[in-house]
Amino acid sequence: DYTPTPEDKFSFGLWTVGWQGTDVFGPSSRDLLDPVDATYKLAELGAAAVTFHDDDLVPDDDKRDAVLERFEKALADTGLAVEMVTTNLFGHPVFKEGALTANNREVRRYALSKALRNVDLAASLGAKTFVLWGGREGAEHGAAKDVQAALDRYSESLNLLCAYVKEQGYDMRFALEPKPNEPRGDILLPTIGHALALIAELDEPDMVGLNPEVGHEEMAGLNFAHGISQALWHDKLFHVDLNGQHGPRFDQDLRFGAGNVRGAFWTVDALLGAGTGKAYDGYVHFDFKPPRAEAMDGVWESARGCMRNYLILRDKVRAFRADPDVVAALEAAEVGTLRTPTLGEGESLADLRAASYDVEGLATRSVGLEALDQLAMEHLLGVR
Ligand code: 3MF
Ligand code: MG
Ligand code: MG
Ligand code: MG
Repeated sequence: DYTPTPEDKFSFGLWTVGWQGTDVFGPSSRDLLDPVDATYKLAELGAAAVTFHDDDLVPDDDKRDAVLERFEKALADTGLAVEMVTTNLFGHPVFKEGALTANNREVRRYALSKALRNVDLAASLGAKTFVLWGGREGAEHGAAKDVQAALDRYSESLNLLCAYVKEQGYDMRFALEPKPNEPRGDILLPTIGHALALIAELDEPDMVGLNPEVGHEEMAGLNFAHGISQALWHDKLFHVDLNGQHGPRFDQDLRFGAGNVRGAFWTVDALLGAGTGKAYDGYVHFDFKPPRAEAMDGVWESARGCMRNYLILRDKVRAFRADPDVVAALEAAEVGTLRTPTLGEGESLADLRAASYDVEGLATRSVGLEALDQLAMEHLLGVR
């Protein structure tokens, strides 16, 4: 009946259900939600874990110890884990021109110290993933940012963070979250591909991976399922932010499954390994915003909807992959043949070049892809 259990490993950012609806055109439409109350409620709904930014849980540093004590009691009462922690390097006006890549050096030093402090907090709560979303790392126009220097400074900070984690002996990895724009006009590391390329240049590339978000890639017009499949291929899908988006427009953060529902189907398929590939085995994490129009009942309904939609889509994806008609259609479309190396065992390039190819026949062959996709559509539409 699509009721989530802790085995489903669903996880929510405290900032998601806690979003008060403040936007560019108006103030908050909902009261402040106590993160401890949110934790109990998410557990009741079937989540297995929560995640947070330092500022979500401890906005006021003077109350840090008391807040953490209450929060840890809620974790103990509910059995919820803290699987990921992140630090807010975008909200406070001190980060208005960037954080780890601000032009101002004092700001960069402060940002790094804030990240380090929360790496300690993450370790103390048992979180194994530390996400970094660089929302203010970017610019609105050309001369404002020396992009190459900014990438030097980004890498410098990531290298220092990795060295610190190693030195402390923490069991923790970093996950970069790409986003093309919003709040900055152009954000550095705008897509999965950009972030993967930077990671390869770091001192400890194995300690740094990705936390891709559905809406962020779709804002750039990209295919999220393809993006996470490539991240899996590189062993870099450390974490994920699932939500919904209607094409390239502002960051909508709809509940998972809303917006591009076909994209959501293929996203779940990709997370499950797309039939034969590497699968994602981390927490299924939601980063969405309950629409501003909703009161608290709608907030919980949208959180419940994220998990239900994932479970429904998981069922549909499994049924699709198990359907004998799909197996036959995949075969007809030669999808599995792509796993066979192009050059045969013991064959030389000279053999490959000397072979004769029926170019006309190949050009006019049937590929069967529409038939295959129609089967997927019918599974998704619930008629198979
Ligand atoms: C912004 C985001 C962020 C990140 C978070 C790190 C506020 O579009 O997606 O959420 O996900 O900072 O996890
Ligand atoms: Mg988003
Ligand atoms: Mg986002
Ligand atoms: Mg996110």
